[in-house]
Amino acid sequence: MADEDDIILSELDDEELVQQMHDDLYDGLKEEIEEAVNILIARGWTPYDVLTKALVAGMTVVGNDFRDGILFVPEVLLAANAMKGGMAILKPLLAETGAPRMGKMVIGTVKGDIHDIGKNLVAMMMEGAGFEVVDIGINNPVENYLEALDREGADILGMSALLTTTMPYMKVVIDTMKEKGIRDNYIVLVGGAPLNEEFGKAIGADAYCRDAAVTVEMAKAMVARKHNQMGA
Ligand code: B12
Repeated sequence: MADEDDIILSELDDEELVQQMHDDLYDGLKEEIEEAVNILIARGWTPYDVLTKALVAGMTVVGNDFRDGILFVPEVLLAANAMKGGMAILKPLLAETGAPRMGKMVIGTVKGDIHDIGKNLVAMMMEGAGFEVVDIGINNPVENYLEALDREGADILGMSALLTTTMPYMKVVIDTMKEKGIRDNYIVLVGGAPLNEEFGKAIGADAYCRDAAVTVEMAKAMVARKHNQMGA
């Protein structure tokens, strides 16, 4: 559309720009998303607001239309790619807070599951809050988690699953940790759209976290509690 080609992002006001970003994310326009992220940052927006109000909110629209059969995998992949472009700009800014080291987290998506946007967001927010994060990627069998926890001397294990078919695998990982007698050495946090608190409890996780912000708060509280217990 000729009209859309003429849009100059920097001339839009904040509200119009955010709306345009939702459209551009929907259309998988990575360069436009990157440009718009830079504009909002230059206008004094916090990286967190850009992330939640522009990118995550836009991705929610994509998610709804994917669910309703309006969008299909290729389009969603393009949208995800555009989102990742924006996130890459925000990552160093979120990590820049210079907060003291809070603890170390190993995070990964479970076996059979390749969704990684939510996991990446959690990793970024945790880094921004002063945690050291080791991201072991997607499609992880139990061995990968155990090896990384041991190698990294981590405090926290984070597992992500976006499919109802892959979420039960989290229990496999936790049960294996129990068998090996190492379950209680770690704080286990789980997340992903199809999960809920009840599921988290049922599989023996320490907590289910609805989103990245909740994860940060939960991790902080649990690490503080662990330190207190050790000090007692
Ligand atoms: C993007 C996407 C894709 C992309 C993934 C790209 C990528 N690099 O990640 C692609 C196109 C590849 C894809 C593929 C598939 N997908 Co898909 N996908 C989505 C979609 C639209 C958005 C997910 C997303 O990124 N959301 C945005 C992020 C920010 O949210 P989030 O992931 O929930 O993460 C937040 C929280 O959950 C939490 N969190 C997440 N992880 C963690 C981890 C920890 C430790 C903690 C504490 C918290 C936490 O914090 C995050 C940030 O706030 C969802 C729809 C939806 N509503 O979720 C479907 C969805 C998850 N996909 C679905 C399906 C069916 C598939 C496919 C099977 C489709 C197919 N027929 O091939 C394949 C599966 C491939 C596989 N084996 O994994 C279904 C799942 C249905 C179900 N009940 O199981 C959904 C729900 C869509 C639907 N309604 O049909 N998908």
